[in-house]
Amino acid sequence: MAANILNEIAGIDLGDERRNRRIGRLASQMAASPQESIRAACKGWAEAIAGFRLLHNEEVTWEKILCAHEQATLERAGACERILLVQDTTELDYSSHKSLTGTGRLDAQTRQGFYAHNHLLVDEDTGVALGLCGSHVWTREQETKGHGHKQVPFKEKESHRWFQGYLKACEVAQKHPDAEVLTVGDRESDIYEIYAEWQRRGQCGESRAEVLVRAGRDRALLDADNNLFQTMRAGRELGTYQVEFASKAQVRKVNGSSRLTHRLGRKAELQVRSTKVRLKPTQRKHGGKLPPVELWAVCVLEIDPPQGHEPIEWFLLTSLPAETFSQARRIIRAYANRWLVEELHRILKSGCRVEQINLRTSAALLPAVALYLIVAWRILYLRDFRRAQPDLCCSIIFTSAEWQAACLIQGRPPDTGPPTLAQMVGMVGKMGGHMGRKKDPSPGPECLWRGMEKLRCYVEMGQALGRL
Ligand SMILES: [Mn+2]
Repeated sequence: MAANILNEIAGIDLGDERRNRRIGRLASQMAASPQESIRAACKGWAEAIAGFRLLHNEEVTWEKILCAHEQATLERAGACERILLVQDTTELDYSSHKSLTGTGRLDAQTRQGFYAHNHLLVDEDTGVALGLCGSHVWTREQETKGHGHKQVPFKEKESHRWFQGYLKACEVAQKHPDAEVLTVGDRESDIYEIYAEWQRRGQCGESRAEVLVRAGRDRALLDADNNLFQTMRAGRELGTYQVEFASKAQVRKVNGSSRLTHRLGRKAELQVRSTKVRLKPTQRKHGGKLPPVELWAVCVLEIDPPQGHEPIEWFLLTSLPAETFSQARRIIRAYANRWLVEELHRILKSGCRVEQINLRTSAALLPAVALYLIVAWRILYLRDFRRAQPDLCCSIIFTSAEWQAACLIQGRPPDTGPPTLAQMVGMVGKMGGHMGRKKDPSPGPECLWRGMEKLRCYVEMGQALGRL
C-alpha cells in the first residue's frame, strides 16, 4: 500500500526517459511543499525552469498523469472487498488570471475557469481513500440550460459525466471480480439512465457496479399512489440511531431556489425507513424508451427536531438491498464516505492552492493541477491510512531523511529506528500545529499540509548541517 509519490506516476510514458524522471522530481517537490508556488517548491532557479519547461511540453497532459496514478490506485484497490467509487465535480476558478488562455465560463459569464469531475476510489470497510480513478476536465462553451436544454441528447449533456463515472465503476468491478463495487454520488447524479444501465447489465450477465445516490427529484412511481418522497417517508420503519451534528451554515433548496440557512448543532435521533420502489422512466426526446427500474429507497428522518428548525431528512436510492436495519445502516455509512471527495477538492484548493498557480496557458496549467490532485489525495491518504494501519513502518510513505529529521526535531532518540506510521503522522501533524493531546482527534489535513512544509525545511537544514 505504499504511497511514495514516485510510485504514483511510475507508469507514465512521456516519450522520453528524462522527461519521465523529471516529472517524478517535480511531483516529489510539489508533495514536499504542497502550499508553495511551483517556483518556491522547486529548489532553485534551474530546477524551476526545468519544471516549467516540462509542464509546457505537449507530451505532458492531464490525462497521462492521472492515468498513471489510476494504475497505482487500482492496485491498492486489489486488496479490498468492498470498493466505493465516489464521484463529484468541482470548479477551478481562474477569473483573476486575466492572461490565462483556454478557460471557459463558470456559472456566470464573468467567472472563468474549468470544471473537473473526479472519481475517488475508497475502501468501504476502512473509509480510506485509495486514489483517483478517472478524472475529466472541461470548459463550458455556452449555457444550454433553459435554452432548448431538452433538445440536447443525453450523451452531449454535461450530466452525461455521471453516467460515464458509472461505466468506470463497472470497469473496476470487472477488474476486481471478487470485490463489490458501489458508485456514490450526490443529488446531481440522480439520473435515470444509470439505473437503466445497471438493470441492463444485470439482465445480460455483464459485470456491473451497484449504485447509491441521494435522490434529487421527486420522481413518479409505478404502482403507487404517491410520488417518491412521500412513499419513502411512509416506508417500513427499521430502527433509529443517534448522530451528533456540528452547527453550520448550509445552502438548502427551499421551494426550488437555493437559500442560505443555519443548522443548529445538536444530537439528533434519526429514524431509518426503507421501501422498494418502481420508478417511472424518464422520457427523453432522443434515444429509445427507457424501461422501469426497481430500486431500494432508504429514508433517514429526524425525530423531534428543535423548535423552529427543519428536521434532517435524507432520501437515498440504491440498487443494493435495504430490507433490514443493518443493510440500511451500511448504505447510510457508505453514503457518508462521499464527503471524502469534497475534502479532496478542499485540499486541492485551500491546501495546494491550485487556483493561485500562475501559468499563461491551460495546456501548461492543467498538468500542474493534475499533479496537485495526486498530492492532495496523498494528504487525505496520510490522514486516514494511519488510522487503518497505525503500526506499519512509516518508511512506506516517508523517506529516511524525512523521518530522521522529524525524530531529530521532536527529540526522539535516533537509534530507535523508523517510527510507525501513526507516530510519524503525529509528528508531522504537530509541526503543523496539531496539539496532539490524548483527547484530540487525529491531525486533520490543514495540520498535515502545514507540517509537511516545515518538515521539508527541517530536511534541508539537516542535510546542510550534515546531520542527515
Ligand atoms: Mn456535487
